[in-house]
Amino acid sequence: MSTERILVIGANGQIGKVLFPALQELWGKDNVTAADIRPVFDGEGIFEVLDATEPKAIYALLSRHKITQVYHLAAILSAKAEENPLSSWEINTRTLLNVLETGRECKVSKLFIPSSIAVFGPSAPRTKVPQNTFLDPSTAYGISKVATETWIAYYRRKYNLDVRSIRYPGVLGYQSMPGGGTTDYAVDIFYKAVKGEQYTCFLEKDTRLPMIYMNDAIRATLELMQASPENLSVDMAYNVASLSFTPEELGTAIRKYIPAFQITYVPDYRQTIAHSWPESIDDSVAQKDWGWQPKFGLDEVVRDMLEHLSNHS
Ligand code: AKB
Repeated sequence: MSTERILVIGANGQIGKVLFPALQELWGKDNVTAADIRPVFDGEGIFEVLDATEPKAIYALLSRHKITQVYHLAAILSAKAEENPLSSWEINTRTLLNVLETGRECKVSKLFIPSSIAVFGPSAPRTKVPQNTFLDPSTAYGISKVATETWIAYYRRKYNLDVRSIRYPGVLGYQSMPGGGTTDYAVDIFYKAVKGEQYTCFLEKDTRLPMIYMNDAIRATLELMQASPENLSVDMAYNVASLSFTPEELGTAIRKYIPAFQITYVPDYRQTIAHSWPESIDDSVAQKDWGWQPKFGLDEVVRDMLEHLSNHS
């Protein structure tokens, strides 16, 4: 039996809500603590209110629960960050440094801190963007994620702290709602489709973005965290590829099951964010280092989303 004790910071968020029960399954309910700044928790298990901008509060939690692994998922995402770039930078980087530093002080054995495809900007190739390329994001969120990756590499090299990271594409799933991201349309669209309503998309119909199904995103996270450290050649964050589609292609895939479904396109400021990101990702390094392979293709995603949301709508 393992003695790992896990803390999930941002457990009320889109990924946290799904990762938390997956970690409970892996390590046992008593060994996984959920934490979030929002005091209401609808999961089952140990929950603590945590403001991760307060290092002492993180330190207290790590000590009280004898935490050995931290998943730090709290962040202001791309669209929300553009509304207030400086405060999003402040929150994203302050919580990052607090988690790295308290993790080091409390000698946690492993940390997971996600990055995003938002690290790429105009100088990176638009398709099949490789693991190592220019990182010149044009969004506040992207800038904070390049800083995140750089600090992760710094703590790995200077303090030998085992911090791991993935550049998540847009994540879509039925289990939780996203908030404040540019890729959120890919979840919102299903809620309209199952209600028999039309969807007004805030991106142009031909905006191709890298995406991943929640089930694959969770599996990628757990697989990376369980990989042997000797196999990990990347000190920053791993490129992970899965799907790549446009709003129009997603609409067509939904129409296979709901033929009357209609989308109209009214692009807003999020179009500029999406346009600064690549269309697809080369994840050959993740494949080689820890055997990453996605399982869900577009049709399987659409079927699974509609099946779950129709049953609950
Ligand atoms: C966002 O749209 O901000 C996120 C991301 C791609 O990091 N989903």
